Amino acid sequence: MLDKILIANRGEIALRILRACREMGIKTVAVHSTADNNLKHVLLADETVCIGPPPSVDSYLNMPAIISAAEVTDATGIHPGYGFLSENADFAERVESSGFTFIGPKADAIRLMGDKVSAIRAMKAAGVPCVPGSDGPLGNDPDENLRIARDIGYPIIIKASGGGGGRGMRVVYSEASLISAITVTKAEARAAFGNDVVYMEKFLEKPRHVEFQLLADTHGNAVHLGERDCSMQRRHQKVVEEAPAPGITEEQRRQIGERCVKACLEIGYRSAGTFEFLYEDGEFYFIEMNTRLQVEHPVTEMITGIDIVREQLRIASGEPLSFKQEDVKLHGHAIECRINAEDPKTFMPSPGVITVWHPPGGPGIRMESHIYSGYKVPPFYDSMIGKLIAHGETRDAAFARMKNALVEIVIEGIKTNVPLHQEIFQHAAFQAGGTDIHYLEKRLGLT
Ligand code: MV4
Repeated sequence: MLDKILIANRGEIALRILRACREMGIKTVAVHSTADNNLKHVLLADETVCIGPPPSVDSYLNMPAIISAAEVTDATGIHPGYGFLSENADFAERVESSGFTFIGPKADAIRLMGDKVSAIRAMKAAGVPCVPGSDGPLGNDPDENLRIARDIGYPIIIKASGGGGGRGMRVVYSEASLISAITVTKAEARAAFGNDVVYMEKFLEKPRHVEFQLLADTHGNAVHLGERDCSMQRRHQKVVEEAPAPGITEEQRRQIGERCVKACLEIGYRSAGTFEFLYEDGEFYFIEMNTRLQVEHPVTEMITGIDIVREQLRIASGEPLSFKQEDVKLHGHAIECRINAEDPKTFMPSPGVITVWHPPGGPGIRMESHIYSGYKVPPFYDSMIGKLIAHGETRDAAFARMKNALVEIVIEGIKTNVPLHQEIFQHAAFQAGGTDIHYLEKRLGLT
């Protein structure tokens, strides 16, 4: 088993990883910027190393500083968390070539999935259903591109192969604007990603975002942990996530889950991974794979009883998965609210000192947060300061617990999006379940 790991992240996820290590008897090294001396996991870690000034590029994205910190502390593994360097194939490669274990997939798997054209090609080969679209990159022949679009049928979407997560996309509603849209998307992609490869898909107008959680070990075992619905989002930032996804049948779950398992085995995937799908009119369409632990992993943990971070640490230590697919039983329903230090109306960040903190509690409530009374939320990083998760026997029961918790929670000194969550949980359409990816933005536009 890895005996000491370096946590190359901050905030709630760094604390989540530290807690898993503690349970497993693994020593921890916290690396942090000069703005983060007082982060909760830094105060709790066995060892700490300051890796640079506040800007992420100089600290949490500073590969040599992080690898040096692992060297001086004799850490054996590095957990990247999410964001920052978690999906940087070059980092994974440098970690491993420096003699440390990257607690995540191999660099080539990150690279394969980071390139959306190659990801889709691999998924198609494994029998994962994808969006109807161009077979690979678009060429430079306008007539050929017009033909491809006509065959797919408008509206279509042009996506950058180097993009993902909502970056480098353009929707085209008719033939008149196709050629210029391709030209502009290519130019933007070249500037943003250094790669002007673009591809085309049918644009789905009212899909839901449903994603499958996978775990794979280094002994040829892969399992799926069912799906999450992450449709409640604004500007590609998820706001509420839940598991299971409302209305998905056991048969669909098994079918899509098995395809994802097959894909993991075919690409030699290891660690935790997420297959993102658009779900519309009862059909799943693969769009991207995330090769990291995700923010919303707790909703899956709550309904499966499986500790995903623990499994990641076991897998990285060369251990087999501690369970088989037939042992995965979904129990009840879980919902997560992302708590952000931001104005609930304008969404502007609201850093500052938390003067009062009363976490919510009671049966089925899980609060994942690093904040404490007197903690100062720095202005340099993502505004998410915690995640509130409610579990219940049914979706309604989980809802009732979440509504209670959103009343109980007290965070003073800074603005938070708790009032927004309180409002969302009063919406009849959300209570009914199955709202699409445009729901929240439309509702916010009206109110
Ligand atoms: C799409 C789509 C509709 N049709 N692809 C946005 C983020 C990236 N992961 C893919 N995205 C989309 N791809 C086709 N063919 C709509 C979106 C999309 C979206 C997807 C998931 C969650 C939120 C979204 C918000 C706007 C657009």
